[in-house]
Amino acid sequence: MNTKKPAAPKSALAGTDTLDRGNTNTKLDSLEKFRSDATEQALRTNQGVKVADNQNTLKAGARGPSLLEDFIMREKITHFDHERIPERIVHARGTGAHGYFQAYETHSVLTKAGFLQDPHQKTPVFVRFSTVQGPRGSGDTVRDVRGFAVKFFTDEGNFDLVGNNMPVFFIQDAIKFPDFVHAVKPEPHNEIPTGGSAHDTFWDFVSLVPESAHMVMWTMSDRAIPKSLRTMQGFGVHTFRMINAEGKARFVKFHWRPAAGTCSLVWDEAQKLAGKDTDFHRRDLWESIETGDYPEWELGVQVIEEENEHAFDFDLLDPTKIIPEEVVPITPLGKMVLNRNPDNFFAETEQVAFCPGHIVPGIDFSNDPLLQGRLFSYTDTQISRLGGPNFHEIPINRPVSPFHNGQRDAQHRTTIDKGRASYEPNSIDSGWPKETPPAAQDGGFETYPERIDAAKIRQRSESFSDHFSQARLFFHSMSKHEQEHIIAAYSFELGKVEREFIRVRQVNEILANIDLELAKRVAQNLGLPVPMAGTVEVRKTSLDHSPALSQANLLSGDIKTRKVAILAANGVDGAAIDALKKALMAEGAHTKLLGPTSAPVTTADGKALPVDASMEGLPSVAFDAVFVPGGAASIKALSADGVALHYLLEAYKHLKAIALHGEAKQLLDVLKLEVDAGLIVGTDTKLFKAFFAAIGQHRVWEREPKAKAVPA
Ligand code: HDD
Repeated sequence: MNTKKPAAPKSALAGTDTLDRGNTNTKLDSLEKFRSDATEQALRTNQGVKVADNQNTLKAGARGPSLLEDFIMREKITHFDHERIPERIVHARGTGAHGYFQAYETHSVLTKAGFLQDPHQKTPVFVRFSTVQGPRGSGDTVRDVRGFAVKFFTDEGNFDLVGNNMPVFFIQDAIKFPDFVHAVKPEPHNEIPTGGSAHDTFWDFVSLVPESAHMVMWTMSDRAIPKSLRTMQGFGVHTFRMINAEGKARFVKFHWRPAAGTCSLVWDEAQKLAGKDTDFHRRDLWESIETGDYPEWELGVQVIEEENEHAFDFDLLDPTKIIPEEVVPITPLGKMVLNRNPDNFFAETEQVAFCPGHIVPGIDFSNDPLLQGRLFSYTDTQISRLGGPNFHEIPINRPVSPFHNGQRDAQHRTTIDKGRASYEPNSIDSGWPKETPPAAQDGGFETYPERIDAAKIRQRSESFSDHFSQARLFFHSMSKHEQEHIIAAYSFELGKVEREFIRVRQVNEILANIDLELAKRVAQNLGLPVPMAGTVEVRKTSLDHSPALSQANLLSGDIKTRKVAILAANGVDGAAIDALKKALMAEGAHTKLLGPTSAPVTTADGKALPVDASMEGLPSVAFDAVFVPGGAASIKALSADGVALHYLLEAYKHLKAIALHGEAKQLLDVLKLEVDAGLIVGTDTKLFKAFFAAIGQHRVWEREPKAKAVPA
């Protein structure tokens, strides 16, 4: 997190977070009337008739045929038959939460947007995180981009920041989006693979479209397998504009930075989780909010004065480029806290409808051709997904500001407009509703009057033609272990590509132009001839290294919300468990006690300890670290328990911190492991310090080469 953020006014940020369950703005009450609570209510039909028997269809006699007359059964089955709507064409798998946004201070110099003026105001938000490729039921931990869509319910209308957890995109022009999506989606003949890009059509497309090189590098990096939704950065991707009350416009890029730091799973762990807990990310988000560990992000912008539009070695309008943070630092604007889970997945998370075109006065678009196309697509897609043009009336989509206009009628209209005139101008309804001139505050929306003087052409600007410099910048900015992961990911994915000419093209025409060493390593893993140097001339860039891109530099510095498994069998040292729990709780971390079965374990001094789950029930992939307390009998039992031994080997292999207390040290010999910076042994609570420090490092990266030899 940026430590230089302005001190927040005490009255705004102190206080109520842990008690406040989300209704941070009384305006949200206007949505609350749509929530339905059936407590102490009679079961009724949709027409309000009380139901006497919900168990039996109306029949001609107890053993006779069912009667068509049974309006209760028919209403119920008819509704059921239509209980699915088309899933999103992309980003179908997702999960959502409510919360609020609060500015740190007034940002009137930058923008007149109301929600960025008052540090005392909390603006309600609804956020939906998603994967892109897989269908609604696909796994959470697949290698993919994550959607990061935020709906701000501002007093001036809804503002949707529909971004991703990566700051660039695969293509530069929206007209290529259907081609890209058709290529990445499961293959048309057998609908394989579900939730992954490791297949021919994806690599065929990206190897033919060099503008994808930078984004593909991000998706082959650890960013594509986030540890949790709470530990992802978010990006608006495109360049937008902010406009202040004087009409002064500046270009901005939006960034979300998680308070919990940015970190990822390791690949083997991500794959196993996809089977062991398909809902890993949505469960983590849900549980964090339920336990009061409210996920938090800082919203910031990179600000570029209009006169500097052409000051960069890339085009600001090109969505395949970042502005390195070292070149333009992020100005923090405020924080977002997610503090309430939805009551109903379908009504809220499934029906929420985002659109990059939902903006408010003080924010405007740039001419990024990808953004421009998105402005059309989202509303269009909601019409078929949500059944008509009135999707804005669904409670989760309704603005908290009033809306009045001549757009009445159409399917599922719920507002009952009283006026006689659904046109403007009118004199019948005294001219209402009327336009509001674009005054400084609270005025009508006015598009920034950018001057355009151009020919109508289908052409890509020459300034969009450098496809490799920033892919190279990304690769060179990674730590050693992150680079190794990228090489492994390209090798894994291309290894699944059946057509050799696609593998060769990706290596020779894309990777060799990014970094020859990268290309050679991947070629070697694929058994391809050693690639020659790339043919595209290397461009000079102002920066060859951006530390802000490496997750090695983005940890939170604490162990809050980290999850530690405690492995125990009968005869365990109960005092060691108590001491660890107390110490971890003080750090804001969590523990689960796991036994050989779900039955309680008995401590060395004879107490029965209930366990949270069996070791099989909560596998090591669900935790950040493992603690094995001493106790001679417990360690003897665990040493002969294949599940327990596998648990530790797997945690070791996934580079997690492991602490072996007292007699547990014997497990080193059983498992043939050696102590390292994250495999710690000790007889008293002093070992906690080193253990917690290792958890704070997220993973024990220096163990990685050694861990490769360990079976798990
Ligand atoms: Fe998109 C959904 C993000 C390019 C067309 N997109 C969708 C969602 C996210 C993004 C987060 C899910 C929203 C939700 O949770 O409901 N999309 C992006 C980003 C892009 C991008 C960051 C590039 C910078 N998208 C993009 C293009 C097009 C679309 C170029 C079409 C021209 N996207 C859609 C869509 C979706 C969508 C088809 C599917 C479901 C939906 O909109 O509501 O309209």
